Amino acid sequence: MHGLIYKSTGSWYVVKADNDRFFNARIKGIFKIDGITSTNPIAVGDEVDIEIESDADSTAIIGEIYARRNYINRQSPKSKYQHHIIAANLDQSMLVATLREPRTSQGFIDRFLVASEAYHVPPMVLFNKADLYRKKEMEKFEEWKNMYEAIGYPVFLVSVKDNTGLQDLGAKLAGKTTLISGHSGVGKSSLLNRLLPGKEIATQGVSNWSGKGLHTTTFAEMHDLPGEGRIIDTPGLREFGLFDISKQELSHYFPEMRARLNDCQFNNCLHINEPGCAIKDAVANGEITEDRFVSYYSILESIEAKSY
Ligand SMILES: Nc1nc2c(ncn2[C@@H]2O[C@H](COP(=O)(O)OP(=O)(O)OP(=O)(O)O)[C@@H](O)[C@H]2O)c(=O)[nH]1
Ligand SMILES: [Mg+2]
Ligand SMILES: [Zn+2]
Repeated sequence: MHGLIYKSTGSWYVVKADNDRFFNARIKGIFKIDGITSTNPIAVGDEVDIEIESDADSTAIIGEIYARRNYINRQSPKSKYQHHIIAANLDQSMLVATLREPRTSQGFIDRFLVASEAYHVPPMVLFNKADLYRKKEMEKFEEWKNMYEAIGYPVFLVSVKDNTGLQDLGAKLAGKTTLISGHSGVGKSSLLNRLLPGKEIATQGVSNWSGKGLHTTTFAEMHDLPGEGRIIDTPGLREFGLFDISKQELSHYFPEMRARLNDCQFNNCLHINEPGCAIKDAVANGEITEDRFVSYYSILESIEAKSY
């Protein structure tokens, strides 16, 4: 029977079969997929064929995995030669960021956006915990909102705690499969509890917030939205290590750079100090923000470091 992976712990999986029943499933024998470097051969969102093992116990064996439409990948925190598929077959991704408790850096946001671009998953950025923002944080938010919207990324400001700003979001999520990502403690699971009436996903206790980013969610899990659509909660990330992106292709994943690449004098321009560089010109005249260029340069350097 055909099914969809809703949860993966690495050793067993929750599959929703086409008959709408959930099964606890395992992989039998050696499963070859996607080369050998992935730390997780099957990810949330994967389409699979299952063989029912026990109807009474709702257990099954995964027999086959279908080709992925897309996926989001990150470098394994344990080894830069390994990657970890966060989720597969996505319509869009949403980075949950916060300007306080904890503070998300622009570098982290931009790495997530680059990964989404590289894997052809349209991203958006949602700033949560608006209730904690003072003047300083609101100014930063406005600055980032203007910057990201000008590039074409939707930006939201919400307070899950106060239930504000969430109306617009519903329309954006309806009928789509959306990956939710971000640092630990930004409120990903809290947001899902707001969007999923009747669900009680575990979240960090309010009084326990230590600023240390203790992970509450430990495995990626997909949930059905009321109406059409699905949403994937994931464990918080400390950093977003990009995998498999070359120096040469990096600027293609910055939409504001992509639009200008043909205007560089050299077609292998890395936009550092080459003559006739349209990207440097656009930074100089303010069409590309310095902060985005700094992110570009910092990612470029991290790719360089990897190839030693
Ligand atoms: N002040 C404030 N606190 C919030 C808001 N949303 C969530 N929180 C709190 O932030 C803490 C972390 O929330 P979680 O939903 O567990 O965060 P998470 O992103 O799922 O964290 P991980 O599962 O560890 O990745 C909890 O104590 C929430 O109550 C908000 O809008 N405002
Ligand atoms: Mg969580
Ligand atoms: Zn250039």
